[in-house]
Amino acid sequence: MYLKLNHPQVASTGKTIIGFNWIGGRELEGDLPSFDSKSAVDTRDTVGIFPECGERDIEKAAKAARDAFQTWKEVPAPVRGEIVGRIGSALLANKEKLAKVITREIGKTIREARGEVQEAIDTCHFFQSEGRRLYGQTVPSELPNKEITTYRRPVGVCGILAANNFPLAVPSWKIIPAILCGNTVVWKPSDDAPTIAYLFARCMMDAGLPPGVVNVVNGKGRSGCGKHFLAGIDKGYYDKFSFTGSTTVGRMIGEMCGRNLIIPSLELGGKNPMIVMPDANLENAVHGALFGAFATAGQRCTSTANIILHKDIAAAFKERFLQAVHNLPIGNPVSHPEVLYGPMINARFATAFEEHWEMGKKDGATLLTGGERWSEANRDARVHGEIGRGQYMQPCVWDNVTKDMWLFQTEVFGPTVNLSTVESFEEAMEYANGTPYGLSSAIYTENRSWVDRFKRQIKAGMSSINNSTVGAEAHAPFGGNGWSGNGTRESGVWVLDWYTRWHAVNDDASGKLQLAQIETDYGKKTEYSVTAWDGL
Ligand code: UN1
Repeated sequence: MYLKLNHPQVASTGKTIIGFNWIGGRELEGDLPSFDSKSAVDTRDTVGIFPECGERDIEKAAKAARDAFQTWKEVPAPVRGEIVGRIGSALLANKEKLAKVITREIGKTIREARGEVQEAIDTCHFFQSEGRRLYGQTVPSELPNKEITTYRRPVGVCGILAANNFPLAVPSWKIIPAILCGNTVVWKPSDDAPTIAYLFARCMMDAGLPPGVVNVVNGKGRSGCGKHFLAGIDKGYYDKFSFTGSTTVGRMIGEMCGRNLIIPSLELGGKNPMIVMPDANLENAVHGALFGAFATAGQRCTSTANIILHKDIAAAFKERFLQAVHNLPIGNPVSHPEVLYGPMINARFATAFEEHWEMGKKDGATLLTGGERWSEANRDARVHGEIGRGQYMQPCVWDNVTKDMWLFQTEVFGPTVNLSTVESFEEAMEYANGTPYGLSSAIYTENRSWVDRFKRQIKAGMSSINNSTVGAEAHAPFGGNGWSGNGTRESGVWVLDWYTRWHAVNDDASGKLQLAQIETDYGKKTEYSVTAWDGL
């Protein structure tokens, strides 16, 4: 790892890290010229410089992972757990430094960046002890002198690809359980956040992870390294693939994995509803809506998208919510840690966000606030610090949004939220279940009956009662239904099912061939006198 002086104007934010691929335990250059990871906050700040991988680099990494699998799978699970625990300790020891790099690289606030590092630490420490469990079962046999036992076996080499919005926490949800279970990994980090990925790899080196267990290949997305990385599915490089990102790319990966008989883990988009009922604590609901919709500049798959208001409190909620939006501190998260959100992660996201303004207008929805980029010309008292060198967007609130509108149905990454007014609980549920997605959801109410019906009727994989759609804890099952995924889950014990395969062992001590079903002796039926049922 090398450090280089940064641009003088941003030198105080930190140095430029010259990073490498990590293949077979060695830090290597790629086949192609390197690329810069520029800060989302200020484009003068080069956070890292990384090699771009070509086809041969991916092949090398896949081979290193395949070779390492032979020995890593034989390491006892509690010992693998110990190493995973040491990765968590390395993250913990460097939490503040890692958080700062996340803020520089992708522009989330330092408070959220610390939370993200903590999520990775929690993941490591959870799976450290899982190495001492990784239980199988003993199953009674139908034949005498015979027993059946089951074991979780590792799957093999795992290809891992995740988005840029949680560049440390989400890869940790995949990599940590994968290696704990005895698999090896080829990981292609987002090209928007290679530096935090590299520092995560450095934590694995500090923890003494053996060579080739995790391999990191850097480069651009579909136009570069990403294309070769995905082509590896058809080349048989991976036995398992895990992806977090858009529904469109998820479908494509699902098709590729399907024809190769690989079960992919797919965590895809969301269009997360939040219902506010008449008896809700409105202050709590407004706080939940603000953080859910605008934190991370609305770039979470769990971000609140459709706020569904019961008609009795619609006006009161709107008034409070808009007032809060008009007081929201926004701006440069490096110089002003108190802002709720900073810039968008990259120019592509910003352009897609701008396009959504047009779609909303075509829908005929009412734009209550927002609809422009922040600039020196239109900035107001809410905006803090230098915003000229990043993609900073006004918070956007749409009203009178109905279920049939593009705005209601389509995932939009960015600081925007829709308000819909409904007549009843039943209509609120129709709205909440009215998109093809089913990731997260929330309801604000004190009524136990509505809570009970919401829990049973909502089609999302995750729900909050009187809390926002974001903020899932690191050891609860994470994932969605419908267009939000393929039913796999990450985190906690549930993820183990996707990184292991069950192995059933029949152990016969009878000394002869016993045939199940055919020779099973269910015992002679004991005969008694006939019960006089007919006479009763
Ligand atoms: C994501 O946006 O892909 O529940 C992950 C949350 C975070 C994770 C979000 N703990 O909002």
